[in-house]
Amino acid sequence: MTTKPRIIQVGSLAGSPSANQTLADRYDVVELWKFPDRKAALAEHGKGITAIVTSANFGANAELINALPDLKAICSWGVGYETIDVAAAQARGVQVSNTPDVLTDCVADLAWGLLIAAARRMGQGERFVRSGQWGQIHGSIPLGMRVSGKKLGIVGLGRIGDAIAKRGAGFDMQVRYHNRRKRDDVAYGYEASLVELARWADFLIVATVGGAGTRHLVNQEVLEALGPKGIVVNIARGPVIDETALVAALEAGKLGWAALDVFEHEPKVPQALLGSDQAVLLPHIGSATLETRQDMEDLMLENLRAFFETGRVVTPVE
Ligand code: 8YV
Repeated sequence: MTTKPRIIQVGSLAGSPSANQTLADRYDVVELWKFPDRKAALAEHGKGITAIVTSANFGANAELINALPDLKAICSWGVGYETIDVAAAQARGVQVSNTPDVLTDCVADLAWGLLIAAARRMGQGERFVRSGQWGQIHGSIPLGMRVSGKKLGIVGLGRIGDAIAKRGAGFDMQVRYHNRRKRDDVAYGYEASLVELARWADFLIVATVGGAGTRHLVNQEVLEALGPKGIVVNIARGPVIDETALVAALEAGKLGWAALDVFEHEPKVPQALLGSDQAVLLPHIGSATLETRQDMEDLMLENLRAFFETGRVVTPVE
């Protein structure tokens, strides 16, 4: 009888087609989220564990990493890894992998869906029809805003930002971006100042990484520079936008609309946004298609398999 390798799974990957089941079939899984006392569970089951499976939702902090003396790999389901303490992992020689590329198109598609939904009042229109108001009263919802031909600013021109920018060509848009550094391999205009990018743009799509380095990057000044007709879209991480400043700018008429897939304190959404027709709100579904979630699952499992068979994960984080 061959014994299955033991792993720790930090949280349930219920948003993946079959990850929980496949992990349980292939590995001897310590399901950490089921233990009421995490510290005690790690003390009891941690020895001999060489791999952790997690996601950005659950992360892997230094306390977890350092509670596992034999840890060698952390395999995350998803591209973002700001909740994994990569420095603590690397200090211990622990490899960290994520699932890049496979979700790029779906997240970029959703960014455009959000932008069009806000500009064309799609949520408001849907609520109007569903509530039976159409045909029962005169008038309609307020006029929307043309999308094609406008100026698009992208915050963070990485893989996903790039895919969003490419789609801009199909809408005859001028595209500029803000990054820490100008990229030499693209023709889009670069704005070293995010405030200047927002001032220039009709629409601002946030596609940067999360974490301490980008927290509240999109602040009051940026939102007000985007202005009363501007639309901000966020498919990145909630904390990149100062949510309090966002609500204040919307309420004061200093920002036009917000179309958000991510929030500062998920799954909590500010009451002011819930009641606002100037907001389009989605429950963090950028990657949530069957095809993409399957691809993420396969890549996470491939990293784990490769680690156990070769000692190396296949898509390590940079
Ligand atoms: C997932 C994501 O929903 O990949 C990411 O970084 O935000 C999404 O694809 C997330 O990883 C779940 O925690």
